[in-house]
Amino acid sequence: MEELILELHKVEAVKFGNFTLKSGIISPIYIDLRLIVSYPHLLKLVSETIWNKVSSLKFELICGVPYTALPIATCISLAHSVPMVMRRKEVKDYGTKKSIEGVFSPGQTCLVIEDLVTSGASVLETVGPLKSVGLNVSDTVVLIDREQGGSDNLANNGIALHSALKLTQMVDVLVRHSKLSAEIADSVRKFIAENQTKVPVPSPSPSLAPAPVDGVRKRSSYGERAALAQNPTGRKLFELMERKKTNLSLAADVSTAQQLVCIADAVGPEICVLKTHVDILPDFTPDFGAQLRAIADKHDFLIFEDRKFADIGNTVTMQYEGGIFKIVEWADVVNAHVIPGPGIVEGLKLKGLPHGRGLLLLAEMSSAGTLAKGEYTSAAVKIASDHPDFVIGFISINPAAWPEGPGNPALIHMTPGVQLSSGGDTLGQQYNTPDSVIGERGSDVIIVGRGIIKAKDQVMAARQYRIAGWNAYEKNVKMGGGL
Ligand code: 5BU
Repeated sequence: MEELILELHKVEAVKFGNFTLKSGIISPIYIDLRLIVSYPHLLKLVSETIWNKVSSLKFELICGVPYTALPIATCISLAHSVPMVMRRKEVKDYGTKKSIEGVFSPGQTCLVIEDLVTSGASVLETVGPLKSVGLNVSDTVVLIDREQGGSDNLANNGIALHSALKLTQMVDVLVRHSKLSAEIADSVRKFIAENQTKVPVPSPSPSLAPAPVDGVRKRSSYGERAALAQNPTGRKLFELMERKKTNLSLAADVSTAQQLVCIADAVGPEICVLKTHVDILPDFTPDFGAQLRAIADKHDFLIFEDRKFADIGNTVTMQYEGGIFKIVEWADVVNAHVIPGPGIVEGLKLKGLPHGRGLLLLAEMSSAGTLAKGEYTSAAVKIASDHPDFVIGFISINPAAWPEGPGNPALIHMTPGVQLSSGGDTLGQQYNTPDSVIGERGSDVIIVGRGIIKAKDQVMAARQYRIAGWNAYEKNVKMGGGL
């Protein structure tokens, strides 16, 4: 072990000084294990050291956390004949491209391999998708534990951490070999003590609970989830999805209010939610809301005005109930960015809750290069959990890949960017298929716009999407192949 520590120091995989971390915190130590690919003997040594830590554990597959641990997992796979699976990290993993590549069957046990653990969040980002395809994950092994809370965070999420080296142990060895002064060693120990991390524990979720019989996770039905929803609109949505057997939302991006009313009436029987952009309608009149409401009641669907509020609490109260659109009077659901912080939810709640309305938070977006990811998405999840009476769910793209997974089953995930074949438009839209959105990505509702609007026969197209979305859901619920 001493040899390995000295070697890592020699190649500057471990450096001391003042380093600004991604979080903005200044660290006296920097560890970069990406460069070990340039030293085959070191890559081999690291891989064997990791393997020795877990060779007595029982697992059938290994998965390296992308990217640094991929070559390490490959070395272990080759040396010990353990099959590997790979998790896709790219944002553009749409369409038929699966989030987990390789051959596996639900119920198999997979060991997650990582180079370094700080909070454990990146390990959990890989654990989520592995679990969502039915694999069992209970252990992870890392070369270095920075001792900043990763072990506890992972344990709280049901994952046991095995580490070959602890950061303080490395520091001790380097001091003993005169590679490091006692003073710097002290500053590293102080840094570790003062920079402990905490990642959220997922709320208990029937959709993530192990199924009693075959060990494969089973997804709860929309009907079961209706009983958990605290907001009346959220509950109504789950109920009507179950009743009408549809998880299709139409993004009714047409040119006029008149066309919108027509298509809502024609496609109404196929959908659970009609999504509008009322500010694109040149012929909007004050009775538009009442007209649309009558059609929604006739066909038993909800109206979702995709307004994407993004201002401070006080301003959004006025935007929600005022102006010419008076959205709160006719839209069951609206959505909001979380960029302003929780005040936006408090403002909208003030006006929406007395009408029994619900709010979706934009946790992710479908467009290429979206900034709504990682910590931003986690912040949306946190804000939602603080307002269970008003927030009914999220606009999500791949909740199965979130550290906490799709999380609280009382909340719904609605996903735009859906067409029958994957691809995109020329302005950054990215499409996934209904099967991928519902089956692999852990979402609940497909939002389809041009896939239906531009079809020759819009009703037939809507039916096709409805069947595709519902089949993907049923396969998931019955076979437990999903979450
Ligand atoms: P499309 O024609 O299926 O690409 O339409 C998608 C609709 O969903 C459209 O109304 C967008 O404004 C909306 N949308 C989206 O595409 N991506 C997002 O992240 C969000 C909304 Br939020």
